[in-house]
Amino acid sequence: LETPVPAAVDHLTLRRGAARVLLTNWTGSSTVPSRGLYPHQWSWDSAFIAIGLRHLSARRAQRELESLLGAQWADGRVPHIVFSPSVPLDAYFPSPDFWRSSTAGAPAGAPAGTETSGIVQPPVHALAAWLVHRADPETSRERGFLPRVYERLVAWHDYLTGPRDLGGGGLAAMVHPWEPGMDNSPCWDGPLGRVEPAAPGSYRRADLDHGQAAERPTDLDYGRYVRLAADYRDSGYADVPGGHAFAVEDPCVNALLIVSEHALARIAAGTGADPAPHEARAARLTAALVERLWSPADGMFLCRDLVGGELIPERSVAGLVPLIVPGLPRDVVDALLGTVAGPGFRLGEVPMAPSYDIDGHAFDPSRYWRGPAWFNTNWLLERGLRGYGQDGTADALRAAMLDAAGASSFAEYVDPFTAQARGTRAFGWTAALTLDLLA
Ligand code: 9YW
Repeated sequence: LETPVPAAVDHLTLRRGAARVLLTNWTGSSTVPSRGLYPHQWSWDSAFIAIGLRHLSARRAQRELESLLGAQWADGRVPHIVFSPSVPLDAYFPSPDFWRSSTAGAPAGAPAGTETSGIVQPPVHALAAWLVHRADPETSRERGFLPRVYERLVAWHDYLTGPRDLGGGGLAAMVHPWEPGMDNSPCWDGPLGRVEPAAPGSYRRADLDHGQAAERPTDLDYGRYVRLAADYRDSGYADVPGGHAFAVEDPCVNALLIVSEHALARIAAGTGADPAPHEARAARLTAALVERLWSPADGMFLCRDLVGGELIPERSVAGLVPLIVPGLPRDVVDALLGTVAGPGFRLGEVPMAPSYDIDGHAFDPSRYWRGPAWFNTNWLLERGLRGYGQDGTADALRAAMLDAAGASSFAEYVDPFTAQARGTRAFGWTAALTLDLLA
């Protein structure tokens, strides 16, 4: 039987608790998502973490982003993990000896002195850089923060809109379920069904040392993740249209790219560069997002399977995140608002939006991206709701997130009905986004 949710924590205690998590997870140059489960630097985690860290130390938030961008490959990709050399190899799988970035990555220009993975994560970084700059423009100017990161962020977006436009329709494609940041989402069940899993004895799941198996992806999923990553590595991390067993266009990834491209326009203006090309690219991406991923029948965006060529008929929170994109057609916004509050996601009735349709056939309130509510996606929805004038709904969501964060000890994710803690605790972006909501 579930114990009732502990009483909400007052805001001062909450702020102190969140700050303590970020201080504990700080390594000296960046912040780990979790000391046990994820003991290295993760790409989109660092962006969300910087957004919260800016309220504690603008300088530290700048360094968070600079250290990630320092591991960028010559082709512009920002790796999803930057490995810490001081952490034992068996603490996380796949470890540097699997990715072999400093050797196998040479064709795509991986850095020689740092070990990284070879896949990417959603591009929240330019948005984070702009928000970090705005928190303390003086320190930013003193350290030359915007000029330091601008060219790297441009190269990152050029990579996503260039080599990663595998579908040729103007959107960025993801080639591994770890890339969109929601690895066991039911959206990938169909596309992953074509992938032969790696042999179970050929690797060891370090994640199960830290988490309950029922709250984590299954072994079958993991076998497929390993196979896809090994094949990509063995190809020299080459991005080839038609050359991937798994290739999808994801609405959350592309919405974040659009919002970050708008931020890049502001960063450009702040460094004396021309913002116009960035605004133009954001407009092209927005048109492509609506054209390729909007499903009027579902009242939300869906993922596109580039191997099968069809929209994937699974309703995940990724399809609601485009609410953060400014300037969407009015009918799209109205439909999205209806879906957020409708039977599948029930915002207003449940505390936070679940990661997957509550009425969907694959819904599971405990297992990772198949139902639990996450703080980063809800932070994005909160922002999107405000952007479209839904302040009442946004205020209620903010209050529910703060209660859930405090009561769950900054859990990685929570049960969507009861807000009971799930996954690991003292999780980086949960603490950081709490600080941001409190600011
Ligand atoms: C993995 C670190 C990452 C997050 C992802 C989440 C999980 C699995 O953990 O990824 O091993 O990379 O799905 O969104 O960035 O917190």
